[in-house]
Amino acid sequence: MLEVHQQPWRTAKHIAVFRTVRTMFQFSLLPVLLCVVTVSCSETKTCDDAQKICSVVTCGIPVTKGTPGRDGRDGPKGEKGEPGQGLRGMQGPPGKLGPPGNTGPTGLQGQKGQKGDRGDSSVAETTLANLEREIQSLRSELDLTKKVQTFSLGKKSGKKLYVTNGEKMPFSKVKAVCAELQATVATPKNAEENKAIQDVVPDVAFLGITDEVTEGRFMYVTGGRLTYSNWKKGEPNDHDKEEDCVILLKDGLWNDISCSSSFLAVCEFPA
Ligand code: FUC
Ligand code: CA
Ligand code: CA
Repeated sequence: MLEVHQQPWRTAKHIAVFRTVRTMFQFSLLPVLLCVVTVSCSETKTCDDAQKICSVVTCGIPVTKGTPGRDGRDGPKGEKGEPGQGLRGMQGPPGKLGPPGNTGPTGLQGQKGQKGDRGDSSVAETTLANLEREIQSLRSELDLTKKVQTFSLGKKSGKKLYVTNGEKMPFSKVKAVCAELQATVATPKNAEENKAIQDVVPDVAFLGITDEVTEGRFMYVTGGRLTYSNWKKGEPNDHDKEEDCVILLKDGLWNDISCSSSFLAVCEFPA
């Protein structure tokens, strides 16, 4: 026999009637009341089924059918059902790569390496000895070259060396040529030097003297005012107001001339 709570066809109305009967039982009203239990069996169930519900009620004198009671309240919500049995969708693609993890702790110290090859100091010593021999040879060769050059150019001990390449060029070019040789433009500081320059050049040559900075104030291109001069009579005259350079004439006298004119280049090497 089915229990009341197991009957799936039970309606709210049935539940209400059952509750009423139960209450009457609980308060011992049954002896004094001739209970009339009416059950509406409007559904497919028969009144016999309804009688089963009220099997604990003894009905006495039949009375007229009363009006149906009000619908009972909704019962409590049932438990969540089992997952459906429908087809599962296909598995989606893998998710994006997650961020890199934190740096791990420092690893253990590695094993000690094998002992290296034995150093060969004799190799370095041999190389050094060869280099020293080569330096000695170069030094000797340079000394000899200097002697030949001095002899060739007539260089006197303790005196400046003046050298010309025999080319004529503007003053700016003369300065560049001498600078390339780590030398300066020939600049006589006395009559002897003036004569020495005169002796190495076959023609008119530029001297390292100008009044380019301040007109009329001649200076050495290496810096400083003149301490010696050998101007020709009437010079310097800044002819046409464009003569700021100085040339050594064949007779050893000086004339101021345009720096853009071309004359022999003579370079001066220290004593
Ligand atoms: C004299 C010199 C000038 C130029 C001119 C032809 O006037 O002072 O420098 O050489 O001659
Ligand atoms: Ca001038
Ligand atoms: Ca002049």
